[in-house]
Order: sequence, then structure tokens, then C-alpha cells
Amino acid sequence: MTETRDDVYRSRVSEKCEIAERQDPTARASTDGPLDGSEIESFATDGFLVKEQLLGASEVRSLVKEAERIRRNARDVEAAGVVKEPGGETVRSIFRVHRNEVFKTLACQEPRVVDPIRQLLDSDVYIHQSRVNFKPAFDGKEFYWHSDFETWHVEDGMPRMRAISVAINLTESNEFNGPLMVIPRSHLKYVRCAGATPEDHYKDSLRKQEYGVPSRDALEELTREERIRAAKGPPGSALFFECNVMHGSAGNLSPFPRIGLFIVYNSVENRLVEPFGGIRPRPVFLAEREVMPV
Ligand code: 6CS
Ligand code: FE
Repeated sequence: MTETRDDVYRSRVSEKCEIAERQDPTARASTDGPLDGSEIESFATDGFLVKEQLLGASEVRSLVKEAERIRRNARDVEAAGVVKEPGGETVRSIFRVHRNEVFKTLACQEPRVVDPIRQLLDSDVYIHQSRVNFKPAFDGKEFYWHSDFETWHVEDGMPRMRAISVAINLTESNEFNGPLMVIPRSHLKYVRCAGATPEDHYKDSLRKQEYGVPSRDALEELTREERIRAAKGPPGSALFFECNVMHGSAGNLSPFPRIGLFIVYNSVENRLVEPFGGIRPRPVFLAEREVMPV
């Protein structure tokens, strides 16, 4: 527990929430890949990159079909990778979908998905986590503001900021159904969150996160000179975002679901160690501990 002293990204060790500086480069970008100089530059500066049409309509239709199929099968089983909405029985997320044949092909073999990530990290990568978020009509609740890296560092033992997520809209994402929101340039800071990590935190945090979230002051600071951006777009549009970008989403009040596929890639040079929060590692459906380069 006291090893936290040497940890540059220590968090949840005090009563106070603090903003610190990022200690890692933002993009190591190799020239070898599909992104041009301005896209790399904009990812490094803002912490994310929008692709209006990453996947085509028919590809997305088959992914939605598969997502719906696993959700129907998931509803009644208390499978480890299935998370329900807070206070309800509606399926909120299904994790580890990269073990499913359909999603695996996309996540491990699709150059439009994998090549930009390899280029930005300038390294081989493996899948750290994947999931489908269902944001069901009416019932889909919010995800409060957070940095994924903060959780992965404290709870999973991800050493440095060298991971990137891709969030693919499988249905239209608009102002009515709780789109993913990001704070540009927030990846350049590191918010050390207040409080401690309760045992088995993930059992609650994936429904509603209450620890490892920034203070209101910190959020005001991060948005003082930045406008919040929403990843709105048609089915097949996508957002590549750096692991430390502050993000969240509101609930879905519309009568339509918003289905999103998330795949997180970590550099093979950044493999997980013991969690920095001194807790036991979370289950592998949340954090793969085996490095299998894609
Ligand atoms: O705990 C996690 O690993 C995660 N939770 C959120 C809200 N976002 C990223 C990740 O799936
Ligand atoms: Fe997140």
C-alpha cells in the first residue's frame, strides 16, 4: 500500500483531488500507417480523433445483430462479463467481446481499426479490454466523468499512458441518446482523485462510478478554456481516444437504444503489473493480463 510514494500516477491516496501533469508523451506516432501528419498532430493535441465513416452500413448491421444476439443470451445468465443498469435488470454492458468470433475478427484483424492505433502508439498492441455498451432506450443511465487510465492504473496495474480506445457507434449517436462526451486536451493533465478504492469496487463502479472520479473543481478547471465535444455521428462513425482523456456520457432519454462498441488497445511494452492501488487485480474480463499481440 505504501509503494504509492514512487508512483508518478498515484491516485485515491488522499482526501483531496489534485490536478498533476501528464508524465508520458501523447503520441509516439510512426510514419508507417494510414493517418496523415495533421491527424496525428490533432490526436496528440486534443487527445482524440474522429472518423466519420470508419465502418460501412452493412458491416455495422452485422455487428448490431451479433450484439443483440449476445445480449439476449446474456439477459438471464449472471455471466461475469455482463453488467446491468444501476437498480435494474436491463443489460448495460457486455465485456470481453473480443473473445466472440464476430467481434474478434474486427478487433484483431481489421486494418481500419488496428492500424491507426499501432501507428499512434508506434508499437505492437494487444487488447486490454473490450465491451458493448447498450445504453437502452429510456433506461440507459449516465457514465460520470472519468479517465479510464486512472482506473486501469489504480485497479489493474497499467503502468504508463500508452493505451488507446476506439469507440464505434453501432447506432446513430445524437444529442438525445447520451453520446460520449470528451474534454479536449484533458489527457495532458492527470487528475489524482480523492478517496480510497473499496474492495471489489468494480462490482459497483461499472454500474455507477463513485470512486476514481474527479472533483467538480477539477472538471471546471479542465473545461475553463475548452469546449466539451460530443461524439455524435451515424452508425459506423468512430472516435479514437487516448486512455487519459476525461470523458463521460449522459443518460439516454430517447425511445431508441444507443449501442457502442469499445475496444481498448495497450502497447505490448506497457504490460500490466500489480495494481498501483494495492488491491487485488480485477477479473480478466475487465483487464486481460495475457499479452496476445493482434
Ligand atoms: O472500469 C473500467 O475499466 C471502465 N469503466 C468505464 C466507465 N470506462 C472504461 C472502462 O470500461
Ligand atoms: Fe470510460
